Amino acid sequence: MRPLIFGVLNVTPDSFSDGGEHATVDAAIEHAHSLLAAGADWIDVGGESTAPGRAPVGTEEEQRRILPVIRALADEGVAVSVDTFRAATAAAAIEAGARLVNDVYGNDPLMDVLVARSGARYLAMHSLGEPTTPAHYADVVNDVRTALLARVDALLALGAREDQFVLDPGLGFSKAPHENWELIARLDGIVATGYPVLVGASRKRFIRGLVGDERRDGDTATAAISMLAAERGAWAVRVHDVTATRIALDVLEATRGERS
Ligand code: PMM
Repeated sequence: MRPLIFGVLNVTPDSFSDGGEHATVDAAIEHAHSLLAAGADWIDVGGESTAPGRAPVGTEEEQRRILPVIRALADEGVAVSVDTFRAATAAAAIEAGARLVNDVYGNDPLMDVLVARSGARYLAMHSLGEPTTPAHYADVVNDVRTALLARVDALLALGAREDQFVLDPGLGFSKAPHENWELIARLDGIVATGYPVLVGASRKRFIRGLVGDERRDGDTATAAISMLAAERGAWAVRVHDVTATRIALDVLEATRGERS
């Protein structure tokens, strides 16, 4: 099965134009359309960067940035996920039409209630706080799998359903470069949980450590990772450069005789 492609849409003022609120919303929607045209199946909309050193934005500002974009795309029938760790924003985004909550921190207790009560699809990503929080793993794949299943169990105990969950190993979040590569190499260990698995490697620092800072080189490396993730049974990949990943997945399908 070909993995789905989640195109990243970060609605932050520095990502698009600085020509005011409307210009930013319009530019974000236009960028979403280009991601869809390139082959994205979902658009993952976020309003706050989790990159180390970025200033946090408040709930109000986060919602002001993303809700009009989510509403417009959902109204067009686009499958939209919301990249937020705040339950209030997740609830508003679901109301606006988002079909999946992409929660990178899993540390808002109200999120647990929302997931259990709303029945919305929920992506649980492995993280230990900020991306740079130090960590020690006995076996990174086993430890990540155990932590993700513990998170799922806690939510199931609150009344969530198994079919709500997507799991994500959280590449780049409290992991040394070799641990990120090992998680990719042994992704089947996470896929074996039976839950759909999404991989987000795109534009992470461990890739720059391999290929340098040139964006095109990083995106090429990401496309290669998308192919490896596909071979190991990933349900989806989250990428900025949709075209490169789509081509890599086309190549894989061709080798499987599913495309010529
Ligand atoms: N990485 C970032 C943000 N959101 N969501 C998921 N599910 N998985 C990830 O690896 C992930 C994420 C890092 O920030 P970016 O928006 O600049 O890629």
